[in-house]
Amino acid sequence: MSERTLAIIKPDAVAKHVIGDIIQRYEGAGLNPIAMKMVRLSKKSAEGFYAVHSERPFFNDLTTYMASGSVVLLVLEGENAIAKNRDLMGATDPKKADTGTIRAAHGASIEANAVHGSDAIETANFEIGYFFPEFE
Ligand code: IDP
Ligand code: MG
Repeated sequence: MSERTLAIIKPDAVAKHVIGDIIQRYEGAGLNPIAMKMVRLSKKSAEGFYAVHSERPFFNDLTTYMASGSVVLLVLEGENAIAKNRDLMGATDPKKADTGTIRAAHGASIEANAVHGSDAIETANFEIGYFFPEFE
């Protein structure tokens, strides 16, 4: 089934100049960018995006990090886009991510792990609408 998912190229990956490599991986896997923008998130915007994690001990560090530099926001479309992107990303902790995944290649730490990807249809809908309200 064709789906849409929200991807973020996080500040660590932007700073490492691997935006192009990551987009090439999306396109190579059949995850077609249908919307894209580069922005610097405010702390408030990062907090709203990660609201589901607001009770986690790492929430303040995570949202500070997400607002620490530019990010690239993308809507990706393709067959099974949500699961396919999660496979392409690899595990949250880059040390545990399978070889060949984006996080294994580019993630620096469990926090600065190169990319975000929606984890379910409901979260994809929320996340796409959060950054691309014209897609709702
Ligand atoms: P995911 O990005 O693989 O879906 P989540 O559990 O949804 O992982 O966590 C969201 C983000 O919060 C992660 O991508 C990572 O940047 C950060 N994070 C997750 N767990 C930790 C942790 O234990 N310490 C610090 N940051 C974390
Ligand atoms: Mg998640």
